[in-house]
This record gives sequence, structure tokens and C-alpha cells, in this order.
Amino acid sequence: METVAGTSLIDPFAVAVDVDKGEMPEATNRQVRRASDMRGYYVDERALERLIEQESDPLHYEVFEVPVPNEYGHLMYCISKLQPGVVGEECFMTKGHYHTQVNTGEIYLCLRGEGYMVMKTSDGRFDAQPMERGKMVYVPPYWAHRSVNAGSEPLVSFCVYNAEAGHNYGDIQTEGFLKRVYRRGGEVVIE
Ligand code: PAN
Ligand code: ZN
Repeated sequence: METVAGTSLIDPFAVAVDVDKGEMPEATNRQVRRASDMRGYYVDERALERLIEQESDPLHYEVFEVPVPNEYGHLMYCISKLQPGVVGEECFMTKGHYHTQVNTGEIYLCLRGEGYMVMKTSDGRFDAQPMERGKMVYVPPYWAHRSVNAGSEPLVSFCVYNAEAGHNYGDIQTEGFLKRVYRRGGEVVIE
């Protein structure tokens, strides 16, 4: 058969997802972010340093993947698992990114936990969509995105996006997401 240049033909496959644990046991890529990887991301830098010291640099979030070719037409997918907690008053969150190919979107299906998908465009639009088990959040092209855990158990999502999308962490780190998610006296506040 003929294939299209730039899109590899591979064999179909299936991968187990432990929906309750929020893990992909056969993952060949497991990206781990610890509290120390989050320096520069939270408002209360001293609270982050205390967390790193007092809890021996705890696990912050993990991404489980069985990669496919980074090519047009393929779909990358992963499990994203974000631990619960606060840094000062700010809820644990992922770094967040634009896609390098900025005109590519993403689907997040929340499997466990509670939180928000916080999103922003480079021209200053802001949005935050609640996440809970069974909620699908559509991240349109052009929107930087970060998940935030506002609950007391891990926030787990299954994500699907264009395999050639790539991740641009630098721009949104410079810009900031405009708003942050805090837990204050039992209330979740986005400001
Ligand atoms: C997700 C994220 C994952 C970790 O798979 O990569 O939740 O967040 P950061 O990449 O911001 O550290 C995704 O959006 N992929 O495109
Ligand atoms: Zn993404």
C-alpha cells in the first residue's frame, strides 16, 4: 500500500490504563516532576522551599506515555497524574505550556479528582474549566493550558493531542497565566 510522506504506517496496538490508580502500567515514558522542578512557578517561594526540605522533595506530578511517532496524523496520548496539596495557599499545578505548533488543540478526559484546567491565550484571554471524574475539557488551538488540583486526591486525566504538537514552556512561564487557584479556609478562589 502507499503511505503519505511524513506519516509512518505502524501496527495497531492497545495499552492498559489503570483508571482508578491513574497510571499506565506499560508506559515506556514516565515523566516525573518533583517539587524542586517547580521553582519559579508558585507565588510563595519560601513555602515551596519548605515543602522540598520537610518532605524530601516530594512527587508533584507524573505523565505516563507509550509514545507514537511525532508526525502529522498520529495522535499522542498520555495519563497525567497531579498530586493534591498547596504551596502556601496555592493549589498544586502543572507547569503549563503552549503547544510549539500553537494551532493544535487537546482533549483532557478527567478520570479522578477535582480541579481546574486553567487556560490563556497570548492576547490575554483567560478561562478556567472545572475538572472532575467524567468531565471532558476541550483545549482549543492557541490556548496555553495547565491543570490545577483543588481537591484532596490525585487529579488524573487522559489526554489526547496531535503527535507533532510539541511543548513550549518558556512563553507562558514568562507571560504567566493571569490568574491562580488558591485554597483559603476551605474555599477555592481563582484570582
Ligand atoms: C499534558 C501535559 C501534562 C503535564 O500531557 O503535558 O499534564 O503538564 P506540563 O506539560 O505542563 O508539565 C499535555 O497537555 N500535553 O500536551
Ligand atoms: Zn498540551
